[in-house]
Amino acid sequence: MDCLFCKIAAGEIPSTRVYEDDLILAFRDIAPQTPVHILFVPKAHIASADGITPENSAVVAHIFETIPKVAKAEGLTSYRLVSNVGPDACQSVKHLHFHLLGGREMSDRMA
Ligand code: DGP
Repeated sequence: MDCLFCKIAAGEIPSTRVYEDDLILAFRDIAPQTPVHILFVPKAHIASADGITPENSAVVAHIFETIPKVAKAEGLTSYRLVSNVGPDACQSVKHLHFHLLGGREMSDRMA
């Protein structure tokens, strides 16, 4: 499958990894929008949050159990989590990912 984040997860495209296990990978965004900007992805392809089902949702729970540990390791006590779904939300990579954004005060506007 011609999927950028599948290739990053497989190690075919380099990334700066901050966490990895059998199921998930977290790596630094190539164009950070905050001092800390990390992407969390399942290694198995899911196109977006719209593709989460009872059969694959355990990996999403695992991501959300891991995010606070990574945030803490990055020195964050306050942060924002974002997942864009589809064109109106500007999803540019069609592999489920959660943005962890932090390290500075953010706007109270989300859109
Ligand atoms: P989104 O717009 O929600 O689909 O976010 C995709 C993010 O992926 C965007 O913030 C930039 C990041 N990104 C795109 N290509 C690469 C890449 O090759 N490496 C890394 N580390 N991040 C990438």
